[in-house]
Amino acid sequence: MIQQNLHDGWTVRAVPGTEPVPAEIVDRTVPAGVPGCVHTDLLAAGLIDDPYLDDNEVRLGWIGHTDWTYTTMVDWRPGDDDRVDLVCAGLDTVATVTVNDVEVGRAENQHRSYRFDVGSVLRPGENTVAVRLDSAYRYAEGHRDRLGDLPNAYPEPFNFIRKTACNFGWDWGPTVVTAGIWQPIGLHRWSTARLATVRPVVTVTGAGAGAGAGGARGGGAGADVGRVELHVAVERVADVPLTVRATIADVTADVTVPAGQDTAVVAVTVPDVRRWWPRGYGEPHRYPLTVTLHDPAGTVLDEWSRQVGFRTVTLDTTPDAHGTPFTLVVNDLPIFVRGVNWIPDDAFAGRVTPDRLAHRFDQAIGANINLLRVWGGGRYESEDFYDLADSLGLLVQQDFLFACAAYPEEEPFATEVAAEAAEQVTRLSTHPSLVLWTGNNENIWGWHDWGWQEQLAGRTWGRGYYLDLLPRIVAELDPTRPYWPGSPWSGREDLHPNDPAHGTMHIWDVWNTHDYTRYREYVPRFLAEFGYQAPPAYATLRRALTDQPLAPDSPGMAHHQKAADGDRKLQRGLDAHLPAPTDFDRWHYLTQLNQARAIQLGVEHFRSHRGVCMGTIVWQLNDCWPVTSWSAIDGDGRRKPLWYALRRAYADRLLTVQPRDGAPAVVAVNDTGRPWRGTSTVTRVTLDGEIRAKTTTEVDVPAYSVVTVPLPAELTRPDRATAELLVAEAGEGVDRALWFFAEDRDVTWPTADFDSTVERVDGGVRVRVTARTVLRDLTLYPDRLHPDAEVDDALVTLLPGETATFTVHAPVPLDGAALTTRPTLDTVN
Ligand code: BMA
Repeated sequence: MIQQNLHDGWTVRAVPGTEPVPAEIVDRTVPAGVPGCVHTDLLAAGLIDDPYLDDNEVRLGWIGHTDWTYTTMVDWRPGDDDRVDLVCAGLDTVATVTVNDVEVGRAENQHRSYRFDVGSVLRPGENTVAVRLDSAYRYAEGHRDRLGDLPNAYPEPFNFIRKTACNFGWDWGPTVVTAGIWQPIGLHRWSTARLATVRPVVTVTGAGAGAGAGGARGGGAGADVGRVELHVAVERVADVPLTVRATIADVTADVTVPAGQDTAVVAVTVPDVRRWWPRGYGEPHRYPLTVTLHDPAGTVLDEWSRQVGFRTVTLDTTPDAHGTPFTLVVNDLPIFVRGVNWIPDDAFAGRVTPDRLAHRFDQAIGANINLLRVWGGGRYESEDFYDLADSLGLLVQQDFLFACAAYPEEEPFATEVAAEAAEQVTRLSTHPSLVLWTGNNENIWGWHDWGWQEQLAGRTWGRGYYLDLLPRIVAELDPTRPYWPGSPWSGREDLHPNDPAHGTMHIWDVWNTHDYTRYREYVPRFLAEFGYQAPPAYATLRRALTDQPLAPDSPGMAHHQKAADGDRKLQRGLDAHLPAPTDFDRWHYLTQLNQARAIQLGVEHFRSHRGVCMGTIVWQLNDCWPVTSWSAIDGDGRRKPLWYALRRAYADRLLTVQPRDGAPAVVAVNDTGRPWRGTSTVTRVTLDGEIRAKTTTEVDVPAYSVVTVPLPAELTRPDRATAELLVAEAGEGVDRALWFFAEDRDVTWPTADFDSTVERVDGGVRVRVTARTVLRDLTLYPDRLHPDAEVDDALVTLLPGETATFTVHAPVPLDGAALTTRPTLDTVN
């Protein structure tokens, strides 16, 4: 068996006469990156402007309307192989594949792989391999015209083609309709037989909960027994008996695939396995699993290997006094999900390198996140993605790729969706990090509430996928993993899909129409989306936009704000809470601050109801280009203040002040396996730092639970609401919690006054700020001085006399004076 990548020597050309192609590109043959796409090829050749800068995007729409042909030459030496296949791991999207001008196959689904037998068309010596990619628009619009338009949140035909939906533009994404060979392509020579699919069903029985929680697993008693049941399908050209051999943890099992058959099941039992645990619950142990296929002489014909993990996962949805819970249970332990939604990290998939993913996952972990939801408008991510999640103990929820639209169930879509789902379920089922499949994003909600039913007039819209086809495929191919028909979904068709009392919910009235304090009116069982916008980092804006000066509504800023009425919603949020911005830098600081405040308030409120609510998935972790959006990490990978707020709000041990029965109370949330015992001190203090009242209580929070401590009246009733706050502390290792009795805009703040020192340290500087007055949400923006400079903390509130220390990493020495003045250093006051 020989695999030969064909990643060299490719060129791409616009197919003559398909669309108005700019004159300089019409007859041009351009070097092409494979895997890659035409946008990045044209960019690398200097033929287009960067679509991510200014409003270049609007002048590049023709690319998605054009047909393209990718071509390369392959030097071919015949051997004695029975078969030679051209294997395409992913084509984007409507492809006709030829070898020496002979058509060998077609494709129309970005989310599938293809294998074409090319043995009879290859010639000794040079061969031409070409992939023609028809305009995704033409294909999608053709089906739309044939079937009639269907409801859709955006005016683009993405629901009529199996291709990454957000490629057609989203409320945070550019419209860059790509074409390309987006996954590896190569020749596969083989004889006798090959492994067509290998699908391990991994189970574990034994001690379960508690055995590994907290990372402290005692040996001996209650050993866990792992079992891997391998479902193998072979493709064969010779009718001989074959042997499949599976090996894991020094245990080997064989099975014979008799002549004439092409499937077999072989099971391996592994005694005394160490379980795979999610972050915070134990180590994510994995075991290399190898499957080999042998001919009657014992020769290895094919080999497949993965790292699997032994863990159980169930969804607890047993109705209770509050409705229908939605609790993820891993190894018998209910998990509070501290999640974020994941969108494609770049509109051009080829740029999302393993290093970039590793960095992004580090950032996620740094913010105390334990789950990524791969959202349905994006893509099934790469093996690198799920492998990293496996190795880090990050949980993954995977949506099937349907978002914010009605999807036709007519052909060719029904067949494509079934094939795509079967392939992706088989591929991803090997990953222990994957704990949940979801049918779609917001489509069942859309059908209920967004006026779809009238427009559909009885036509299909995807219900058959979400409630019939996909659950059948998951049950058949991935029987150990839960499936939930939609995000949101309440568990039954007679319930509203976004009912807070049942299943999962999205909260979007906050942001769209209501103030963020409204989060406190909801106690959802599981919150799968909620978000609040802010602009990206200053350095990101300056790289992407030439606006002079930058203003909230300057042309580039306006172009890089895709949300309906986004700027007005940002302003509405500012007006409700913060003093009016006086210039762009203030606007930038205050909108970023408001985003962080909104989400922190939401997360802390929802976590304070741990038990009823068992998870929050913030919309959204990342961006795919420089844009004002709901993300915590911007399109250039820079952390917004929200990231620091998330790190606090998602901490294992959270101390927070929450309104209870009209008065503030202290809530301690313990998301660790150890009890949290300590002393908590709450003071009512003036902005000048004068203590007005103080109380000390012992807190004793059992593992994985929450305790509310009511406060005496002298703490909860300020003498002057606009000049006082509560400070709650619980000792080392727990961030203190603050409670202001008034909105910042109503407070008469003293003008910020402080002493500062700036000291060179290895790789950067240390900035110490000692407050002379209260400093509200002190934030340092070193990226304003150097684009690669990063700071370790943000949004720090100091009372007079207190000191904050910021460590700034920077590749060059930074100007100390600039570091300690506006706009690089800013506070509300
Ligand atoms: C939800 C998501 C996305 C969208 C976000 C912000 O609808 O599922 O489709 O980007 O809200 O509007």
